[in-house]
Amino acid sequence: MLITVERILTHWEQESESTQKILDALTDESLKQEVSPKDRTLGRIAWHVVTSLGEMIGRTGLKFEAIAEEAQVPQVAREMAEAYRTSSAAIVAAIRAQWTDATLNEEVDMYGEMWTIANTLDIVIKHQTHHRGQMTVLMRQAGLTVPGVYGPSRDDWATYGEQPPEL
Ligand code: NI
Repeated sequence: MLITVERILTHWEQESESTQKILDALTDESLKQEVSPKDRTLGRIAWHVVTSLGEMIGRTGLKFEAIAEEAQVPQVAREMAEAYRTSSAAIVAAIRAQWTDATLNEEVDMYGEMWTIANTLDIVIKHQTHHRGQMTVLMRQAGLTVPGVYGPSRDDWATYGEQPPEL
């Protein structure tokens, strides 16, 4: 299938909306939630998702205002959610201004391998999806309301006025 900037942006917008829903549901208290002392806390993963936009998409040469990878992890959930919202909007605007469909076939050095820009965007989206999955489990452990992503969460069933499927 022909990959175009419009298709990439549609995909990005769908996926970033899902990520935004997750980040918007975090509370300051929940940021400390961990699955084990050896693993990243919910806040640390959330901030990694935010900073990975600049770290990964920045490698394509796209110029946009991003949060530095080494930026300190905020203690306030809203700051993370707003940083993601701003970065994602900056990415969409920068792609519209700086890329054409031909740009998507250009290859860039990603961690020592040459990837097309289209593939890089796809990997960024998969990376985000991977961490969203981790976050929803930590959110459940922290007692938060979990938004549905590709399908309804347990909490969504209640808002439909229905029982969730049997365990
Ligand atoms: Ni990661």
